[in-house]
Amino acid sequence: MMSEKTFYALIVVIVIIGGVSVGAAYYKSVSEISSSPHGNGTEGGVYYITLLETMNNSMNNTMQPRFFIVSNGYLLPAINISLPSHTLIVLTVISYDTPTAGTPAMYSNVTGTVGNVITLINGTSATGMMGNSSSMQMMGNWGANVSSIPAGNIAHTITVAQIGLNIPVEGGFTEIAKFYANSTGSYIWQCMAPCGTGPSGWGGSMVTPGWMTGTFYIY
Ligand SMILES: [Cu+2]
Repeated sequence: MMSEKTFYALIVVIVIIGGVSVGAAYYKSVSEISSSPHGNGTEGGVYYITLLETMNNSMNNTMQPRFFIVSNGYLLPAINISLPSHTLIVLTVISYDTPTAGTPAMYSNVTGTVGNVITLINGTSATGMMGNSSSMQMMGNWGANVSSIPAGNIAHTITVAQIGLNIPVEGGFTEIAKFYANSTGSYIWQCMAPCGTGPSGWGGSMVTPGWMTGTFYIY
């Protein structure tokens, strides 16, 4: 016959094992969401990822801009952007926003991408059928490779100073940036357009991970 003491000890052990298992399962699901977004990934040796940016997201009774990772039908906070090293990364950035005043001119130039250009697609007049021709004029009218965005048109930037990457984001446009990230590790990404709160515009979203800053985790 099991003593009362042994019985309770057994119950405690079972509860602890159960708790750890539930905890591990929870940790796994959370870490999968934050570090390995579904819906993005490598196809044919190319890694595809899409970010979306919207202007009016509620933070402490203020409305502020925010970047999300588009993932399997969800918008996940862009806290931790995981990217493979030594792989061509095709980053699509969709911005529903307007220019941010006071963006320093030095962030106009595209750097760190293949050819130091991005493909810029006008969100309001984009069409594959323009002009008097019935043929598709994709690259002529639909999107163009540009090496800079005028500072006055920049809504935000995706800047990773440590790897020399600067992608100025034009409000209301879609952009496609291709680049390689060959040094593994964690690097801060930061918007350099002062789009946050406070007199300098450097509060709120600008200093909050998953809004206008976060981490590039290169593995
Ligand atoms: Cu910004």
